[in-house]
Amino acid sequence: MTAFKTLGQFIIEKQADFPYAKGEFSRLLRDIGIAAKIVNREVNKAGLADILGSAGKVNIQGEGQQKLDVYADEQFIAALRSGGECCVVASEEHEDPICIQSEVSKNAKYVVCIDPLDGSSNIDVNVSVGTVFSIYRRTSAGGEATLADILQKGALQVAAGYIIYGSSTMLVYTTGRGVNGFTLDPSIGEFCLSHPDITIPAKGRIYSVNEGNYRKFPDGVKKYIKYCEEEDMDTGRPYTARYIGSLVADIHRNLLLGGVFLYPNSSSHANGKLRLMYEANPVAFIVEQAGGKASDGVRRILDLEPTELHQRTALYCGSTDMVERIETYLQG
Ligand code: AHM
Ligand code: MG
Repeated sequence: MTAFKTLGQFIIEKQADFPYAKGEFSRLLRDIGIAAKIVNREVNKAGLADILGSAGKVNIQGEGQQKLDVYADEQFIAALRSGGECCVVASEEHEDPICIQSEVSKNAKYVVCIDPLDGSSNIDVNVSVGTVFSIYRRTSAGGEATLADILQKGALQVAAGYIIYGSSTMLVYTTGRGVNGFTLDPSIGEFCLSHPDITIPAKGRIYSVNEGNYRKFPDGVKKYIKYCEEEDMDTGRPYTARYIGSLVADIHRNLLLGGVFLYPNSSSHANGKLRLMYEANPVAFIVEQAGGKASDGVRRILDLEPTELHQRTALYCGSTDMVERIETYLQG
């Protein structure tokens, strides 16, 4: 029999690194893993089931919401609710935080911020989508959690991860001690360790940006795109342009191959498009833990002080040398 390690085994092994851990955090991760499998089952059936298409609702950012977004949101919240380790959830799909009121959960230690199904406009055309999540320790001592428990800067994350529902389904996460990736083996229904200690190459050759917005970008970004397109033998340019339009998929590819992802602020999106709390922060934590860098062009993403649950930020992240060059261009 081939030796393999499941996510559950890996989590238990890692818990042994913390002799005083009571297993609450491990259970929380396990709950997220279970919900991911349920969502994966539905995403895989999306082309067949009647679940495709708009649910006729509009989420709080004014964007069309599809049925699978709603389904994924319900599954993750249900798993966190029944697991009992999370006192409050902030989700892209809800304007306000969802406090988990049960006697057990309301005193639970952890806060979860989640985009349950990111890039959902891609589902109709069978392109990869993802879940992105971030875990914090609550700041209040107990009782019903508040917004203040959630609005912590990214540097205080206890863990972050994403699930990519792609040609295979993978769960990638960090607890601040490197990044590990697990691939779902559908035949046994388990996430198995397939990508231990992921590190992003320091020098990349892929740039990922929606160039359709080129005219609206800051001059520094325009200059960087021109740099990527120029011919230069020494640096291997022109670089390769790859953009899926599904954050998790774009980040995952660049993490493995080396590259940079850009979602700049622009004349139509003054603060960029992506959300700090459940898109930029978790991705930034993972990319940094893999040895890369994540910035809003001036500041480290993980140092941004959040003021609102759904606030947006520009995001430049990936291979260190590429992010640093963008920062230099943006800062003139
Ligand atoms: P969503 O949260 O509404 O799904 O939007 C987020 C998605 C990201 O996955 C992706 O990086 C970005 O929007 C793409 O935006 P654009 O289509 O403007 O390039
Ligand atoms: Mg999203």
